[in-house]
Amino acid sequence: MGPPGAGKGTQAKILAEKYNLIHLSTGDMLRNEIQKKTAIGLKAQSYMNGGNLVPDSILLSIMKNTLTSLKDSGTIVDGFPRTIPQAEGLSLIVENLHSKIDYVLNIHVEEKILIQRLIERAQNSGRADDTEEVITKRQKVYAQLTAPLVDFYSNNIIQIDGDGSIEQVTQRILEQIQ
Ligand code: B4P
Repeated sequence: MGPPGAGKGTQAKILAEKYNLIHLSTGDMLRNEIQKKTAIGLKAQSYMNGGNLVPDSILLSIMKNTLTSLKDSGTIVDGFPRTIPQAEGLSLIVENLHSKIDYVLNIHVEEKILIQRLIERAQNSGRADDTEEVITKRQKVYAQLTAPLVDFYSNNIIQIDGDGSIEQVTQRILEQIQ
């Protein structure tokens, strides 16, 4: 977990390679649906382009199907859950699969650094949600809907300082999970 631009996708990809895990990014999954112009993609597009979260019912349905099909494969989930109902839904999915969540990582970075990173990413990402106005809106949505998850997972959350180079942040994560 972490606010937009904290490096969830960047670090999840590195960890997935290192530990041979399946990397599930809900942002990538949704962008893929948009690209293929599926019914989910068409619904998701306007929420994402406006900097809003896609409705919980859509995400819970996608993640239930995906995690069930993966069964026991080791998975790193990036960008989900992002709301309390998603976290509650994930607990149920995991329980029904007789599986468990080993680690919850929260990458935190100061807002002005996040905005700077995303403005830089905007130069070549081609993402419709990487404009200055939408970037600011996404930070607000994060504070309102996703930040409360830190309390939801207070028993087993690992806090990671995400300010520093990509390699430094990876190192901090590895020190906590090895
Ligand atoms: P995501 O695709 O998850 O995107 P993100 O939050 O913008 O980025 P992330 O934190 O992964 O940052 P990244 O590593 O790319 O979500 C996009 C949208 O999809 C959401 O706004 C929402 O609408 C929708 N969505 C997704 N999941 C959802 C859910 N569960 N429920 C509802 N809606 C959902 O890093 C950002 C940039 O910083 C990159 O350019 C990277 O190279 C750079 N960077 C990373 N680490 C760095 C470091 N240490 N130093 C310098 N630069 C760094």
